[in-house]
Amino acid sequence: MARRTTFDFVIAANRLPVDRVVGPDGEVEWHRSPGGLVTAMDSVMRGRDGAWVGWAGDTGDAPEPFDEAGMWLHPVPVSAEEVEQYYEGFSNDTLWPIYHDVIVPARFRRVWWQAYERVNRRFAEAIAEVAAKGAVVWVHDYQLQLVPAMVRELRPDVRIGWFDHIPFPPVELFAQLPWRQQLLTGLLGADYLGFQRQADAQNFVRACRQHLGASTKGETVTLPSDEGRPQRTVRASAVPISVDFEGLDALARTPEVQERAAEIRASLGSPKTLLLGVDRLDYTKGIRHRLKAYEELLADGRLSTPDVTFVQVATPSRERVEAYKQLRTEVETTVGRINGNHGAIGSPAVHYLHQSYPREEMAALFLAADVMLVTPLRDGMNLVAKEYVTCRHDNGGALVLSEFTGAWHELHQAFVCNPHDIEGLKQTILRAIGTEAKDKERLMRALRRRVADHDVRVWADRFLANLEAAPERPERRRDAS
Ligand code: GDG
Repeated sequence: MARRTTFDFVIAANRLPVDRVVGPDGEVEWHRSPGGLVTAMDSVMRGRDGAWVGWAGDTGDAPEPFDEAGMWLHPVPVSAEEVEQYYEGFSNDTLWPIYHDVIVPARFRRVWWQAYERVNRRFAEAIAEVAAKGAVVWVHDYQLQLVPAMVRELRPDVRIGWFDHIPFPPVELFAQLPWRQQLLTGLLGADYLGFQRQADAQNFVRACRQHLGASTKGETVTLPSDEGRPQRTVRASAVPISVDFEGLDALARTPEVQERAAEIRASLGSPKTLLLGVDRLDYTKGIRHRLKAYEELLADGRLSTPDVTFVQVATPSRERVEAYKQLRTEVETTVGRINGNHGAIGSPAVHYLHQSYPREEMAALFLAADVMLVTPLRDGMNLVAKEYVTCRHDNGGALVLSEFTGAWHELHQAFVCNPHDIEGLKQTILRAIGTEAKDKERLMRALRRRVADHDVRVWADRFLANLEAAPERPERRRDAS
């Protein structure tokens, strides 16, 4: 039977949930990407008639739409120039810094904005093509902020939700964007907007009041009637994302992962304390601050090798963007200095791994680590913190967590830190190491309970329930009658 070409449930994200793999004989295969979003959407897609619209990751012509893992995948073409301008440029060199407290300066280029508009329109057209009448459309993240209004224009019959995976900036920072009104108007095309924290939703509401003159009340923004369009209200609220607790917990309990965790500790020389960091190599993650605190603790003699060692996995990321190149140089110079000054033959102070690993290896690392260092300067949520907790079925380990992550708003039993305060960060690391095992177990048990009760399925269900509860749009009613 031929596959239907329209769907009742449509997801749109910058990337499709698969990676293209070319086999030894040149045949193309698609492998599911390991990310949390894919797992979350799996459970949402189950029993639904679902399609996913996104970029396949290669430039030039997009592959024909295809069926994979129970979903209809609809690739959107993005040219090499658009990757530079829409993705690396506007998304990651303009929006990303503004939305993360301008840790590095944002760069504004009008051609980048034009590419962003163009690619967003292409996504909206693809969605309009695959969405069935009255479909639910769930748009993801900062790369696609114009899509809600563009889809609404093309398809007033569908219900549109958007989820912001990263922070939404305070209005004073958002105001720097020359295209601030267009971005807000783009988002307000949605029926419901979900954010990681209440503060993010409030920042958005405030921006609408200040830059669009919209009237706002609590979580809602009301737009006046305009050019024949009736007045309407859009809700913006917090629905914090989470992890697949059940799946990851089960993985961490497998004998293979447990053996591998023991093997990792042994191959590191069985240190008394193993510190771990796992991040995309991104300036938002506070890797430099973490290294500085560790270096000072070694220099002060409060920590020493081989009793203590630190494994930092820094997954390659956005390597063509200048700020990321600079960060890599700084991190690698610092690691070299720390090892030069504090390492010994067979026992380096830092094991720095600029690589990415399979899920099983990540779970084993989490299980092996005594202290997990999550020290971002700003992070929408930080799933690594929740993954660490999920893997600790032994109630072992300790989580050091920055107050500038979304995760901190849920994980109050972590050892909280302000990564800008190096002295405070050092004290927190020492406290996490030194706290008695039974006290750490109590904290870990509470952290695990929180993540188990608020897993990724709860997140998706809450988002969709809020979208479902959005007021019926007058034009949709008209259309349906
Ligand atoms: C954005 C927001 C928000 C990393 N290295 C490897 C690997 N990872 C996985 C982690 C985790 C994911 O990548 C990273 O998620 P984070 O949440 O930590 O950070 P971002 O990439 O910045 O994600 C963030 C998130 O969106 C979701 O809304 O929490 O705030 O910035 O799952 O485990 N996975 C594997 N190998 C690696 O080497 N398999």
